[in-house]
Amino acid sequence: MKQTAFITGATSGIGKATAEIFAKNNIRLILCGRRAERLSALKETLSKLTEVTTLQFDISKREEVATAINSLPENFKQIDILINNAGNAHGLSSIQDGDIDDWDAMLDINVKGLLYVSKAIIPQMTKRNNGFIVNIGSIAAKDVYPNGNVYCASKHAVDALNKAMRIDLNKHNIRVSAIHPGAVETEFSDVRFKGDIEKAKSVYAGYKALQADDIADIIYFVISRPYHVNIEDLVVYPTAQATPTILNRD
Ligand code: 8X3
Repeated sequence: MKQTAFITGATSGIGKATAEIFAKNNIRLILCGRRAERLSALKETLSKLTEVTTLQFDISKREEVATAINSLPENFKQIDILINNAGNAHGLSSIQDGDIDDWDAMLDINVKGLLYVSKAIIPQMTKRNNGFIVNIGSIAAKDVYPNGNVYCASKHAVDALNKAMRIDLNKHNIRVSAIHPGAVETEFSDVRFKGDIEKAKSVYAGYKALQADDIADIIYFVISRPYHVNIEDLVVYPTAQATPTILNRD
């Protein structure tokens, strides 16, 4: 039977690449993001391959999340796969120099946003005793690096919530997985460095970083295993990266 996936942060990077590989594999798509133009461009392209609907909302706004999910058309109401992908880093400063607005943004999106979306979707999964949740963490969920403080804390929370979901949803036959990427060449660093493109580029200079498609392939692999197989937790580095701070550059 055709499955329906709900992808947050679908307008760029890993979310967009995941939407593309899901569409190629005939998965119906609910694409979520804040940028309406990007959502409609993606819908136009991927509609050639599968049914697509879009939801434009900010996952950090509790009411917007509920309103958006309640507005889904009838044929998109059953969600089989939730990809909790939306997440950002804002700034890279020591704890003593950190900007509280950046901290709020990261905790609001990476932790509270993930919770708001999950809370809105999980009840239909528990009712059906069926569903799959994939949480996109980070190597920052497993490790802490200089100046990463609140971003690392937010991703450690994702790691904890991933484990918590698997425990609490176990009796409902729901699969829960986390994927923790290292350096992926996306808009991630543009956002972290607030549009300082040179600084963002330098993060990926001198080695082959992971690409969004590399992670999307893995997400598709994870969700396409037989139902009794749950890949619990995957940490994915580029070959050139050994830890968040040890990189073999040219
Ligand atoms: C993205 C990877 O190392 O910048 O989450 O935290 S890192």
